[in-house]
Amino acid sequence: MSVETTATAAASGANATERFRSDKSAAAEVSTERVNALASRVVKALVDTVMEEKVSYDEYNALKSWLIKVGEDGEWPLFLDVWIEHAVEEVANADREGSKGTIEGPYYVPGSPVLETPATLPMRDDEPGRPLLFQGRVTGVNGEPLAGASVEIWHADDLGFYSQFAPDVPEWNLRGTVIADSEGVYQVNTVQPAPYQIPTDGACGQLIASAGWHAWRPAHLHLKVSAPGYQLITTQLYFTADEHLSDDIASAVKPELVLEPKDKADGTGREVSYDFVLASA
Ligand code: MBD
Ligand code: FE
Repeated sequence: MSVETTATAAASGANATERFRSDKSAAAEVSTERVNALASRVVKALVDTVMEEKVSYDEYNALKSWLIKVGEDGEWPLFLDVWIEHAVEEVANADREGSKGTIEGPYYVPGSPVLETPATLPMRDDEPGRPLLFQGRVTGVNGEPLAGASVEIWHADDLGFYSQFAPDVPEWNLRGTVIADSEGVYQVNTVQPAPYQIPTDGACGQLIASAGWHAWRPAHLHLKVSAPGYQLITTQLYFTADEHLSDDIASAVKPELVLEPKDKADGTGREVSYDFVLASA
């Protein structure tokens, strides 16, 4: 196991927890009525499980140890985004027109370097992985081009590591905010991301191993696409023939989000087009 691999669970969990605290936790205001309704239901679901499954003290104590460990490992963001966020996203975007969204996950960092199209994401001189040209157009639902639309991209490297969450990866590696041209066209050069295994050495990994599940997500690009006057889309794009398209641990694959890259004519890697359609705000 490489140093990078062994360092992942604790370091990425702590970083994801800090990220969430600084970006999102202040915005969370929920009314007494909703807390009452939701917390009552969640507690009842747990109590029903205990009664129906006749949960033992050993099992109850295993749960208690595990919950303590989730916090110690900083893995609440990972746990919630892997097993719960897909449902929240489905509810939030059920009636939205335009391109499909999916979950954000725990590894988004706002403020990535702004790049004019045609762009190349920040990467190391010897960045491993097959080159990928990712391009397309951003329009509204009536086909109007969205000049200057923002296409924010972040993804794991060829080893499955995200910058700012794994050690020894440059700060903004494989993260960028690409500004589309006057026709809404964007072009970005990057490398093919690898399938991603969520950290196996933390609390989430322990749950996965104990339950006999697997820890894989299909390879994916994360995106946030936006333009003034339109609704921002948070989404991911996947790659055809990935063995984990049908069993993503995070349940975040949708058929509309699978890319089929082709070899470039000049032999320098692969290319693929994807057009984003944004709903009006
Ligand atoms: C990821 O890269 C990811 O996208 C999600 C949803 C969860 C864990 C790691
Ligand atoms: Fe991801």
